[in-house]
Amino acid sequence: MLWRPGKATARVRSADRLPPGQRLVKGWPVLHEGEIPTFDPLSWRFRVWGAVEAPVEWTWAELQSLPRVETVQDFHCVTTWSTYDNRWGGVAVSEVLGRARPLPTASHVLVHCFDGTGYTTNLPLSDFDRPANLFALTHGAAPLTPEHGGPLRLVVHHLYAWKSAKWVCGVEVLPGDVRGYWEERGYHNRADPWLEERYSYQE
Ligand SMILES: Nc1nc2c(c(=O)[nH]1)N[C@H]1C(S)=C(S)[C@@H](COP(=O)(O)O)O[C@H]1N2
Ligand SMILES: [Mo]
Repeated sequence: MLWRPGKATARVRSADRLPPGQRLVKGWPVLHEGEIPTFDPLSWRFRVWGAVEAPVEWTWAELQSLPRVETVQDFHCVTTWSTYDNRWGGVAVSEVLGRARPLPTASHVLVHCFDGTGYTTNLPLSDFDRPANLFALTHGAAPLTPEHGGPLRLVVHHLYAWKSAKWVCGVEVLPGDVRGYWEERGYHNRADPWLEERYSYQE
């Protein structure tokens, strides 16, 4: 599967492409809480648990052997910088959910990371299970670097970038909504950049 919204959006005027209050930056800023964690390929596991029929626990080798997709997408951080045409490669969220099979009672996910802050972010399944979303292993042609969330990060380009969790190690599937790290600290629960859903007081 090859999904390339970048090709279609490249022709639209920049004003239609840049969400309100954002500015296009050169290069790719690095932004996160805490320290860049050390990845250990032997002990690392990717888990999907909670309201699923078939809980998942994959080793690094197993995760890497899953079918890959490639996408080109823009990226919008709530601190107002945006980047265009990020070429991501990795495992589609739909591929992972297809194996774990959320129960009919499942409505939301909480994405977990292996960094020291215990960073999490929450999404309704309707925002998480979209064809464009992936667990990225590569950016450009190269493996995702540690400062950008390597070896594995979530990419949810239609929401502010704090939903695109770096150093991902698991997905908790839930029968209700549980706010994540920034969502508990004053940031918007949904985070749609086109609606400027930046802060929780707007909810
Ligand atoms: N684990 C983790 N993921 C995270 C963050 C974080 O602090 N910890 N910051 C988020 C925010 S606010 C942004 S803008 C993007 C930045 O990704 P980048 O550093 O690759 O540009 O990562 C998101 N994912
Ligand atoms: Mo951000």
